[in-house]
Amino acid sequence: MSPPTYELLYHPSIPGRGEYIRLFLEATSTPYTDVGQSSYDEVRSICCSPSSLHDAAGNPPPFAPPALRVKGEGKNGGDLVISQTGNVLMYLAERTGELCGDGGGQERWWVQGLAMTALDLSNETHDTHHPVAVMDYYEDQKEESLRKAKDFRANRIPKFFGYFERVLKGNEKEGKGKYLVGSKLTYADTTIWHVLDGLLFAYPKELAARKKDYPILLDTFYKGIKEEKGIKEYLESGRRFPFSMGLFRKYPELDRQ
Ligand SMILES: N[C@@H](CCC(=O)N[C@@H](CS)C(=O)NCC(=O)O)C(=O)O
Repeated sequence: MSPPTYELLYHPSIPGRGEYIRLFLEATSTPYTDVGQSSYDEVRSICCSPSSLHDAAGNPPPFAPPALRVKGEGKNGGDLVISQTGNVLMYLAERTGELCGDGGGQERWWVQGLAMTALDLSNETHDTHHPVAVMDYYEDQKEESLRKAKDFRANRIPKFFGYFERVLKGNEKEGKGKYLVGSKLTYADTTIWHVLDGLLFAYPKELAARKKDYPILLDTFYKGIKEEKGIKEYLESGRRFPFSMGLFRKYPELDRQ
């Protein structure tokens, strides 16, 4: 049986939430098409239209990108379309049997819980530059952003980083500080790694000041993931989109002063 054709449905030219899914596919050398790069109208009509309905295969319309389309895996031989980043990651792990620890055992639930916690931090980072209204400009909510970012830096970053540092420490015997669960890469690792990378872009001064407090997370772990098979090649390929105006944005006034 030939492997399924995976199509990522996401906005073009930004890492965004699509990157969590790209990292899974890249780390496992799974072939995929990034539909938004060549056919963004298609992504918009499926994932962004306020009037989209169930499709011919019975897939409900995604609320927002990212989504994953899998050729021929839907109802009655149609395509399957699934949405929500954490859900797509869990599907890929189940389908490929990769990046989910011991596969069918308990570890997959730990992996999913940790990945969802990393996605919570990703959402909270987004909210620092859009604390009031998602559709308004940052400039129109700057005062609230400054207040939100102050709390994010003082309380939320330490709480999340402290948590992931503890998990890495607790798994040190097997994971050697390189993996959150077990002794090999999972999508919990790739997901929190991308959040760290985004925070290093958006809050460089805050992260520099905190580096010594989280030596496993910000040193051993962060550096180690970059060397993983698939990830290393992807980072060196030039195909990864740089951070710009997506989830992780560089507004120096929100960073530590
Ligand atoms: N919880 C969802 C959030 C999806 C989401 O917010 N997508 C963004 C792009 S990264 C979007 O286009 N949102 C439009 C909206 O929320 O109206 C997920 O993780 O997939």
